[in-house]
Amino acid sequence: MKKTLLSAALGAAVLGFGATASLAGTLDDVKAKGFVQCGVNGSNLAGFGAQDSSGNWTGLDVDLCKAVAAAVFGDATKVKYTPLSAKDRFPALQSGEIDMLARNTTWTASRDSQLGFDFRAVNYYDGQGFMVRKEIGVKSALELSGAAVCVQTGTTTELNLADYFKANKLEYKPVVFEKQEEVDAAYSAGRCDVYTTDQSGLYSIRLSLANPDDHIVLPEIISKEPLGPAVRQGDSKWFDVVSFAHYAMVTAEEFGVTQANLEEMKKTENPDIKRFLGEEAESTIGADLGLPKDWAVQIIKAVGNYGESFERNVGTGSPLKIERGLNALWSKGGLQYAPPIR
Ligand SMILES: N[C@@H](CCC(=O)N[C@@H](CS)C(=O)NCC(=O)O)C(=O)O
Repeated sequence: MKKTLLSAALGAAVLGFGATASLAGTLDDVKAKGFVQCGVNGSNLAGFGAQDSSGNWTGLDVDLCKAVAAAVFGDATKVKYTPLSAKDRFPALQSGEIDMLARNTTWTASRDSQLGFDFRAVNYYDGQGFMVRKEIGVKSALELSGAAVCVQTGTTTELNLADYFKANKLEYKPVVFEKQEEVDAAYSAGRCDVYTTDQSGLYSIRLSLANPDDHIVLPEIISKEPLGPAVRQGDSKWFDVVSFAHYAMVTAEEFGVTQANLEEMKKTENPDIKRFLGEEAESTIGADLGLPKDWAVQIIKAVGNYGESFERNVGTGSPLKIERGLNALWSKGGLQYAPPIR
């Protein structure tokens, strides 16, 4: 049982690593082929990775794919998207089918080590939560003893669920599916009392249900889910580009640089901001990263600063209306913090 849960938490099959050895140098590969192959959510997770009716990809994770393409090519459209399920995402990265994974994926020690990936930037600090039908009258997860709980395999969710119920000495019946669509259908059909996944996912899934107002997300957060992009380990140049694409968005917010004031800010006398925007003649930050001098400007032009991307995709400007919470800047009581770009 324990073993099953562990492999589920790791996300299924671990491939041989021979395949990845020849793949060092993703930045050069990406430049040569002319686009970034980005692994994103395969279940239209609104706010994070979803396709609109015209086929355009949007979301906080999608913005990271676009930011990387903007940094490398000065063109955020140079991305090809690979929609991935929980189970398929890790083999897709290991095998080289994708260059980066930006898909509500939790950074854990076992994924970082055993699966052979590198994580550093966290583009959404999350935690696992529970959703129930309002009519069952439950206000706290601690009232869920004996409940049937719908959960998706290949996620961190399954092991957290087992740990939480065990630690609180509560009984539960896991109703387990491989595909999110199956979990959604089972929950909608009343085959389980509770839906558990990342709280961000619950907000998004709730909106896709027939009557969103009939469901509530309970207050408890039972785990830490730092969600961020992953790349294959041992490829530091590419790892730096992907990580600093996120950090450039955060830095822009720290400096108050927005899509609207970007051109104005380029004329600033502030040396730190000037350097960041590639306006200081001697600075080699872009070149050192293997990128053009105006890489950060291109990112801001394409997707805005982190706060703009957050509000547009999951915050006030979106149907999800998620508060900044842990994802506020460190200077505003949150955890989003960028190392100095200098
Ligand atoms: N953050 C957790 C959960 C991520 C996850 O896969 N969540 C589900 C439910 S929101 C999902 O996105 N499913 C979409 C799919 O598999 O297509 C993890 O990394 O394991």
